[in-house]
Amino acid sequence: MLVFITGATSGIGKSTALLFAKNGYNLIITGRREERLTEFKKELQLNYKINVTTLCFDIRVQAQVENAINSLSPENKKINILVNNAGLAAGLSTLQEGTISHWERMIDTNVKGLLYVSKIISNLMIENQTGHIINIGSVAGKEVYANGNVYCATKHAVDALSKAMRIDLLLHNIKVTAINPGMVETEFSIVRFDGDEERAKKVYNGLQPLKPEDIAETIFWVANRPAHVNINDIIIMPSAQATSTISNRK
Ligand code: NDP
Ligand code: 8X3
Repeated sequence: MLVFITGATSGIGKSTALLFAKNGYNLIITGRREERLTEFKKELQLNYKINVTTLCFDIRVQAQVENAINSLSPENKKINILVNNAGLAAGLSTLQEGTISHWERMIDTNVKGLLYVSKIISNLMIENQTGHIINIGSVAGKEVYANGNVYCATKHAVDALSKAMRIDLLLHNIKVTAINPGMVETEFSIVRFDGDEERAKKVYNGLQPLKPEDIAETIFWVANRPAHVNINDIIIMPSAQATSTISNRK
C-alpha cells in the first residue's frame, strides 16, 4: 500500500507519515523544506522496512506540483491513499485590517494547492479504479470565528470540495473523507503569527490541545475501514474545546 502525504515535514503530516510507516505502508512525503524531507526519509527507512520517496515542491505553484508528481516512477504512481494535509493560517485580524499577501498565501495553499494535487492524483487513482482521498479541513471549515475570515473561508472551501469530490469520484470507487480538527499543537500557530513563538504558545494556554498523533490515529483508522465503509466527515476536538472560541481554560 502506498500513501502520498502533503506537508509531511511537520505537525499532522509528519505524525501521519510515521504512523503509516510503523504499519508497513510505503510513502511519498512532500513539503518545501528539502532538508527535513531527506532527514525524515533516512529515519523512516532506517527504522521500518518500507520505501520512502520525497518530493520537494511548493504546492502553490501548479507547474511544480505537476512536474513533481509526473516524475514519479510507474510503481509510485499507484497511489492508494492521498492525505491532503499541507496548509496554513496566516494572520488573525478583521477583514478590513487584513493583509492581502496573507490571504493569497492561504487561498493559494489551502484551496488551489489542494486542487492541483487532487486533480492529478485522482486521475491516477481512476486508472486503477480504487483509492482514498483524505482531506484535512478544520473546525474553521464548520464555523466562523472573529478575525478568522479568510482562513475560515479556505477551510469552508475544503469542506465543500470534499463533498464535491465524493460525488465526482463515486463511480470510480474512490472514497473521500474530510477530517476537521480543533486545536492541535504543531507549528501551525507559529506560522500563523509569523514566527512569534510566545504568541503561538498563548493559543494553548490553560488547556490540553490535541497532539498531531491524535489526528494521525484518526487518519489511519479512517483509511483502514472495510472496503464497503466510508467515513465521510469527522470533527475532532480537544476535550477542553467546545467550539472555535469556547474553551475550558484553567
Ligand atoms: P504545520 O505548520 O506543523 O505543518 C504544515 C505542513 O504544510 C508543513 O509540512 C508544510 O511544509 C506544509 N506546507 C505549508 N505550505 C506549503 C506549501 N506552500 N507547499 C508545500 N507544503 C506546504 O501545521 P499542521 O500540521 O497543524 O497543519 C496541517 C493541516 O492541518 C493544515 O491544513 C491546517 O490548516 C490543518 N489544521 C491544523 C490545526 C491546528 O490547530 N494545528 C487544526 C485544524 C486543521 P513546508 O513548510 O516544508 O513546505
Ligand atoms: C486550525 C484551528 O481554531 O485555529 O484550523 O482555526 S483554528
